[in-house]
Amino acid sequence: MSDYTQMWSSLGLDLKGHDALLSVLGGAYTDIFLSQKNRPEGMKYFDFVMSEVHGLRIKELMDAKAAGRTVIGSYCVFVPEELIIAVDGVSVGLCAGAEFNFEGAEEVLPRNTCSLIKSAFGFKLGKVCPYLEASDVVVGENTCDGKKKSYEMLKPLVKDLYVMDLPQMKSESGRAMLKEEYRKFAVKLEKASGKKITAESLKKGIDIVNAKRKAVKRLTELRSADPAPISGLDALLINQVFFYDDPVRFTESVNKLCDELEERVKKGIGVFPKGTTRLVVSGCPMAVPNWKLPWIIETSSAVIVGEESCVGERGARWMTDTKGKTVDDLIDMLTERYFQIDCAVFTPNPSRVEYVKEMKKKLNAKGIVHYSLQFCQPYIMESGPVEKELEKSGMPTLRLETDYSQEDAGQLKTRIEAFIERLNK
Ligand code: BJ8
Repeated sequence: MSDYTQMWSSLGLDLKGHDALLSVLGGAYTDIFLSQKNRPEGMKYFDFVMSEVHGLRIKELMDAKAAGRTVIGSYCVFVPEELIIAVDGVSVGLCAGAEFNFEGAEEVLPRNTCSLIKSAFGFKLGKVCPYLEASDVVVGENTCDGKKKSYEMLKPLVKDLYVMDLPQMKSESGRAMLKEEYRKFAVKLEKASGKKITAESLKKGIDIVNAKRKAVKRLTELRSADPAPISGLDALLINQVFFYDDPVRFTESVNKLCDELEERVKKGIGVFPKGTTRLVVSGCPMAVPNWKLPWIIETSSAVIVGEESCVGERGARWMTDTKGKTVDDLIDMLTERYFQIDCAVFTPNPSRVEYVKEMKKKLNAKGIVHYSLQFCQPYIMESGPVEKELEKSGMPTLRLETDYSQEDAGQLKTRIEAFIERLNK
């Protein structure tokens, strides 16, 4: 990696803390990803992206800003990238997946806050996230209580925090509210960027994001083969890079990888032997570098073939229709698309478990691992009924609760191995 010290200093990063974070990240990446056998060649692109995730990609963001483009950071798949692209902006995900500076985070947040939120605060207070520091606008959203209230604490720490209100019920008034919020967000983006959203620019945004989602969908479908042509770890990584990379380049790289995977499927080449126990993971999103659970699973003689998560199917499975002549028509289409997201913050939320069932069948999985972050009320609350319903439908389910620490790794491994044994009896 080139020397980006100057750029990181200009963003106000704490260089010592940042170096420490990068060295942990680099070490984990080598141990977890580069040690895998039979990886597709196409993963080299994603290895490169990860090696430059705080380098070249940040330089691209800085160049974009210098050219007059606006960088918008966000924490949720309800924030439409299509609208950001419509003002020629750059969308970046800000969710963090590392246990960094939790002591600092716990000075402003209750200890019983989920790791995802604590990590975002730890990164902000420790000044180690160049994506956050490069963002002209940070978008929060009213989803779970933890996020909703923590944005109040985040507001004085960032230059421009915009909070989007979101419905919690799939009702007609909920739909109308979502549309209104997207309208307001469009106005905010126009103000922040100084650019007008037109039907053409929004349609372009929709096309770019649809293409990106289609590529990920193609990848998902290829994972139904046995042997699986790609590991769950690598597929998760692609779903994580989805939130950082240039969308057009990302789409091309995923499609290129899928061409290779198609060949692998034809030839019966896989990362693990045919017949390896296949699992679907469902639950909370896993942000970079939260690779603990998939790593444990895939070093326990099983392969993950699908993720029912916002960093996975829930983030990418629906497309947006482009019918409509006006910006308002297209915002209607966006609303239709995003209103389908079955996050556990919705009540009731029956479509989520139905989709887990569908995924299990489509992907020929043997069982489901339900993953919740500790203190995540929406997903933990939903995990009981989800497990019950899946087991009732003859789908073995393992319910896990964990955090970003490594302390429970041994215990998780024991439970996962016992679950795999149960599946193979
Ligand atoms: S649409 S899943 S990205 S809100 S883990 S912070 S829920 S306490 S992340 Fe999410 Fe949007 Fe929903 Fe998806 Fe709260 Fe739970 Fe923490 Fe979570």
